[in-house]
Amino acid sequence: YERPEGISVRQRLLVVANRLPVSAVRRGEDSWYLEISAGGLVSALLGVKEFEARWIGWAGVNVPDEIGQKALTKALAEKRCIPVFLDEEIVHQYYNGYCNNILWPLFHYLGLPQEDRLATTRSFQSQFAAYEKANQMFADVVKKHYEEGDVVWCHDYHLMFLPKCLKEHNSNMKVGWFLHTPFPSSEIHRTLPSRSELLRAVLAADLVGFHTYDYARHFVSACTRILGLEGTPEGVEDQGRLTRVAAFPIGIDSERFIRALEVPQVQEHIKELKERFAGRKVMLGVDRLDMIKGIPQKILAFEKFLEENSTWRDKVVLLQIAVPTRTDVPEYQKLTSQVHEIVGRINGRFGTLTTVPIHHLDRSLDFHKLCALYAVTDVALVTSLRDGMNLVSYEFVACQDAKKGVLILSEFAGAAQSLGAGAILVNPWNITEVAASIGQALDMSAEEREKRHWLNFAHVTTHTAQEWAETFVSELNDTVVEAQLRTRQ
Ligand code: ADQ
Repeated sequence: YERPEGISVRQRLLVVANRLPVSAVRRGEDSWYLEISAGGLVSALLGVKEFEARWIGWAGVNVPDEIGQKALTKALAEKRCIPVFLDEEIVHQYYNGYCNNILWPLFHYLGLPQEDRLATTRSFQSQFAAYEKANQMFADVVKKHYEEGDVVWCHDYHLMFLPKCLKEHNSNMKVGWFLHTPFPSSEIHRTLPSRSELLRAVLAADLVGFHTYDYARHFVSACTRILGLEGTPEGVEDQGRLTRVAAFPIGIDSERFIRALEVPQVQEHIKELKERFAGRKVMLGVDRLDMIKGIPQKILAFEKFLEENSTWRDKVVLLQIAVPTRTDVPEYQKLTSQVHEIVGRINGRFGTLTTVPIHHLDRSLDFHKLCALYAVTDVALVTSLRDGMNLVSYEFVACQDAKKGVLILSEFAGAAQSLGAGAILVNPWNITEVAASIGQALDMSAEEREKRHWLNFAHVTTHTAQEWAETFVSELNDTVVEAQLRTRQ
């Protein structure tokens, strides 16, 4: 991979995302413990090394007192992080409410639960007001730390208002916005009461990026159909001003995973896992415990496979690692109980005194253990109902140099567009099809596995997180220069 021309290697970059890449835990009045948090955005941006980057975001904790705020600001500064302090009410209305209860399900084509529908409709206005207010609070911190020439890169559905807040303050700021989730069909976006305000706010950016061409197309259609603007091959035009819209598929820091496999501690974990599961094929799921990941559907498909293939029952094990997120949202609590109940039922049905078919862990794994698990896996199951990209599928492929295992991948994950040639693509809603694909994966010949693996490995190792970030920033720089030239003409 060659760095695009014109990019200054140490360009200052302000990365603004709802969450900082660390979570803060209070240890005393003025002492804090910082912990790296799990999640796709964090994993991808940790791979970005070529910029003088600073992170601006919320540390995931309410800090009402000045002493605590000062101490946390100082601790975070060592990690090049700058906090935005949000109080409990704002977090409730903006984060749990508007972001997680409205935008997240909508962008993933999941309707609201029936009992929440009316309540959400009623509280919509106050949640939207809190969303605008929170975005303004992020903008205030950006303004304080901005230096001329900085690139400001806003991330995700939490901060759709941020480009507007920043550009209203300083129209010369270089502002990019990238969405990590899918952007839904314009017919879905149309149902959102604040559909136009959100689109207009995003269009204030110079460059708007998505994981796939489809999401970019949906966004442009929403702007043309809802706002009546003109869509061009370059983006969206409004009274002579162009907002560039394009696809920038994210990747991972593949070298980090490949190198980790050489670490003695990882090799030790690999040895232990191989002994532990000797004589059985290992299937793996690694997800945040979220509705979009299709975890119940995956487990039901595995049950169907066991039901129909009795000879496999004591020869295969499914390891499902599900890190809990958004644990104070009732819908997520319900999902956790649902998954536990299904796993318990299936283990009761197919387990023996010495073995169970499903090992389900509700926790995050450290990086070395995760790499070891990826390396010993025969079949990875990624069955998201919708997923912007899905980096777990990339991480699995990066760790499979020795084993050349099979990836079963949902056609509704953005990754299906990049890893589709090597993976077995499935519709996660069709558990009969997923069960059949499990059989196909377990029986696949070594030649076919190898062929499929190389197709994916070549992609994962060439389309990295670093390339993703550098391409986005370089395109943002170019877009701004072109816009300046156009206005001079
Ligand atoms: P996520 O929904 O978080 O990201 P994903 O892309 O799969 O989904 O990334 C998850 C990350 O968290 C991976 O790096 C994975 O290793 C880590 N992780 C998950 N479960 C874990 C566990 N139990 N223990 C340890 N680590 C765990 C969002 C979008 C995705 C998009 C990314 C990046 O929803 O579609 O790919 O952002 O844009």
